[in-house]
Order: sequence, then C-alpha cells, then structure tokens
Amino acid sequence: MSDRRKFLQLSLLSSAGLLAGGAVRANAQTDDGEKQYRTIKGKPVVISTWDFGKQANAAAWKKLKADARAVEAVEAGVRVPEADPNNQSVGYGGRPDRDGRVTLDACIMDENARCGSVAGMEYIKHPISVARMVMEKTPHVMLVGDGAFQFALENGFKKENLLTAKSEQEWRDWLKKSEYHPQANIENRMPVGPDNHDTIGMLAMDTMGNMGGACTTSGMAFKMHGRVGDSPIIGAGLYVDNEVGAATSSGVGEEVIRIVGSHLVVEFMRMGHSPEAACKKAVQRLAAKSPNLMKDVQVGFLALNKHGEYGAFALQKGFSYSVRNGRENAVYQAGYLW
Ligand code: SD4
Repeated sequence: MSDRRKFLQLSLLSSAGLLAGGAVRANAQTDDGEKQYRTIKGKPVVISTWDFGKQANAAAWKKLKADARAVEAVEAGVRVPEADPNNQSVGYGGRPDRDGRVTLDACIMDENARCGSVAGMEYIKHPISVARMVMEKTPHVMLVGDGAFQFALENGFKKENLLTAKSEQEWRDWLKKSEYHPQANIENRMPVGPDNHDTIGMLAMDTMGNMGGACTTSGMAFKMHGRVGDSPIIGAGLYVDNEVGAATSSGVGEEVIRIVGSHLVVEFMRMGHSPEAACKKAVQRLAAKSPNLMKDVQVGFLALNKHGEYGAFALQKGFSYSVRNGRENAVYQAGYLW
C-alpha cells in the first residue's frame, strides 16, 4: 500500500473519531503483499533494555499482535534471553556468584498492580515464569532462595544446571584474584569484555492500552552469595502504574535500590515529565544521593508512558534499548550524564 493510501486510511479512521482512544488499529497490505500490522496512538508497543532486547521484543511483539495482555507479552519476551546460554547476565548461562552458584532474580508486574518476584533462586531456567506464578498463585509478592526453588519444583518447573562451561571458566579465572569491582556495562570492564550483555527489563502496552513489565537477571557477576540486586525488587528494578506508565532499570543494583529508581521514574512521569526526562531526573537524583559514586559505575533507566512514548537515560555512555511498535523495530542509544 502506498504511503498516500496509508495516510488516507488513517485520515478516514481519524475523521470517524476512531483515533480517540481504545484499541483501534489498522491491518494493511504492503506493496509486496505482506500483511502489515499498524498501530495507532502508540500501541501496542514493547521496549526493553540493551540491544539484545531486540530478539526478546520479537517474541513479545508476536503476543501483542495477537492481542495478548502486556504481562503475557513481557513474560514471553524475557524468556528468550533467559534461555540463551550466550547471554551471561540472564538465566541459563548467567555468571555465577563468588561461590560458583548461578542465582537468579526476576520480577513481573501487571496492569492491576499485581506483582510477583523471586530472588536468589537456583537451578530454574525461567525465573520470570516462577515470578508470575508467585503473583498468580500465592498471597505473596516475593519468594527467595530455597523457598522460591521449592515453589518452582512444586509447580512443575525442572531442576537444571544453569552454569555453562564458559561462565564457569570466567569464574575460575576471576577466582585467581577474587576482586569484586562491580562495573556494569563498561566496555573495558574485566573480566567480562567488550561484548557484555546485561539484565533485561521489558515494558509493554497491549492493544487494550494496558501495561505490564518484567525484569530478569543473574545479577552482578561474582557477587556475594545471597546478594540481591534491584531487579527482583518491585519499585527498584521495575514498576508499572497502569494510569501513568512503567519503568525498569539496568546497572549496579545497589545504586538503583537507594533511590527506589523505577518507582521514582514513574512518579516523575506522573508529574508530567516525558519518559526520557523522567529517567534523566532519576539519574540526576542517583548521582546527587551517591556523592562517592565511582565514575565507572553504570545505571540506566528505561520508561514507557500511557501514550506509548518511550525514553531512557543513563549515568554514562553505552546504555542501549530496543523498541518494537507498529512503526519501529529499532535499537537506540540512551542519553547520559557523564
Ligand atoms: C543487579 N541490576 O543485579 C542488576 C544487574 C544489571 O547491568 O542490571 N547489570 O544489580
């Protein structure tokens, strides 16, 4: 379909008052005959942290196109890096803690402010799905360690070894010096190397205009056993307010927890700031509250508002994010403070 015809179609919908909200959308044919899915008013949309979020977005987008709930889409989306052994910061293949144990953190939140979380959970490849089950099947929000693992087993999840040969080797190399210096997302950080990946936080709005979010990680590499970062903590690593928007984070979790970062971003959006401005204000708050913040520490926030607008901001250069909606399937670089 020519741009002009697309424009006319949109104009017709618009003059019929159909753009005024609701789950209105247009399915059109492209010139090469491929069915094209087009969105109106920014929905559905899915965004996620880092460039590897693009593959995760594809899985979420498939759900969103089929009119699934946002929460359904984000779960499906983040399961992609969870299952990928080459992503050494999420799920299977994640780098272990200093004792050589892979411990996973994840949380999920839906449009009704329902939420579920697991922290420090071992042996289960898809912590996000366990988190969803905590949300849906228990009166609790958060299960940790062995309790989370037992709950997962009781609910049909399989016990698996999550430590790959590559991550084990990196841990053994790290043991030689055993220095914990948490540098996230810095190109030359040791021992991770230039192509490091990190936590995935994903936010979506479905065709009904409802929002959902998910966040999952193996946490900072070689952390103390028992250490929990921001990622499974509702308000820190993820927050969804269906009236306003949603936010998530990646980077050194201790810094994010200090300012309850994702909730703060949502509150800035509630005050009327754009997603990017809200993320920037949260980064500025973080820098102001951590005067001894090391210059090589990274924290990035990502946000989506109720209009389907998105944005991100980080402490420093290098934080990327992936976007999928009816117009874009793209990776962007976030702005940064230093
Ligand atoms: C954590 N926020 O465990 C996670 C790690 C991360 O980029 O996002 N790294 O602190």
